[in-house]
Amino acid sequence: MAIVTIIVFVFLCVFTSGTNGENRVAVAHLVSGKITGTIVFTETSEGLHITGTITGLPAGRYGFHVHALGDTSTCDAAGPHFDPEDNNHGGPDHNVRHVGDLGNVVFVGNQEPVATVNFVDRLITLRGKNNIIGRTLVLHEQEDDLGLGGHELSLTTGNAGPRVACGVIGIRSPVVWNSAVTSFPLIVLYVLAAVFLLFLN
Ligand SMILES: [Cu+2]
Ligand SMILES: [Zn+2]
Repeated sequence: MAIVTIIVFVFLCVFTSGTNGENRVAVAHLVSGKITGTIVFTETSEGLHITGTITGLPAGRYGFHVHALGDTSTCDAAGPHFDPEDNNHGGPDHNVRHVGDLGNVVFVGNQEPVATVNFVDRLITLRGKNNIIGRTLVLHEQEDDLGLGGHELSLTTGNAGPRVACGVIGIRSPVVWNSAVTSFPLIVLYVLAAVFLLFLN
């Protein structure tokens, strides 16, 4: 009987933790003048998968970052690069970088160039310390030198120039992100279930 109890309890824990571990999805819209873009952030086991397209700039490379604040009254109001560790600026693959350093997006094409965004980042998240929800995605007028340009701004902004479009990163789905609320009651549920099953014996 004790074996059955343990099996039932483990099954309950696995099942309920599975329903609690949803893959969160966030979205940011970049709209400014001729620039239009929608960028989606999806949780995966490898990191946050970032996808979308942007139009409205000439072919080229443009700095692409998560900035610290969610104020888009102007794009400058979004503050500096999201940098909870107080690091120097870098590229997305560098060991030293701001959490918000996503490198560049690349516009290609002659008539109406399009930037197709499709990569996984290992640092930004939709929960915990590096959560980007409520912060701002910013597109710049120039290429981000990834901290390697030797310019006085290379190690703070990548010398990516003015901010040409920005959008707050918001919750897309599931509609309710309730892990923070349910994690405590789930633990209580586990304990109650364990006690109940032990009494059944
Ligand atoms: Cu930026
Ligand atoms: Zn940076």
